[in-house]
Amino acid sequence: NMEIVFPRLFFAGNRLLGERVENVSRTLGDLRGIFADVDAFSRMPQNILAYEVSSFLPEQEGTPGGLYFGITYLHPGKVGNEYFMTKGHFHANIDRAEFYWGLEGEGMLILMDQLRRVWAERVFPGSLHYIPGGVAHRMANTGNTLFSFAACWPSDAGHNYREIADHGFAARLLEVDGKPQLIGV
Ligand code: S6P
Ligand code: ZN
Repeated sequence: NMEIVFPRLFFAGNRLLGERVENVSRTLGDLRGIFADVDAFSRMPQNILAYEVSSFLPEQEGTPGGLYFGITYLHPGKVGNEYFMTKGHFHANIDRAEFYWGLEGEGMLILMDQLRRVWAERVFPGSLHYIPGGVAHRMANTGNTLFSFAACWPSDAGHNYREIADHGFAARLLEVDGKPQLIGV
């Protein structure tokens, strides 16, 4: 008789539950330096929650051929006229790709290749986004409600936050006349 087992992983409310699950939260204070309006940033409470990531990491970091899965919950808000957004990163193994897909709320996926060319895709429940290797990625919440999305990426991708921390993206997603606009810097 072959074994039938309970799944290793499941959703409990807004969190993944199971072994090898990692939950990370980022406050506004953790995002110092990524927003254009430094004065507006300094006037805001630094301890408010900007986003949380619940990830299932079934393989050891760096394992070739494995996959990771994560859900990010990005809260609504703006620093000046710039939407709350994730730090953003290239993968440490720069050629590693990733899928993102929208779950709830509305947002924008901001992408930048190694020539610093920037473009963006609208994200909504059911939208699917393929991020090729060599492309930095960041999400922004453009709505007034919680924005959540899922991601699947290789377990040997790693994260290079340095490049974006030092040089940022070549464009910013700002609210202009009530609508998101990608503005070159
Ligand atoms: C990992 C994947 C996501 C992000 C998450 C938070 O490769 O792209 O799980 O880690 O959305 O963004 P960031 O830029 O702070 O890692
Ligand atoms: Zn990534």
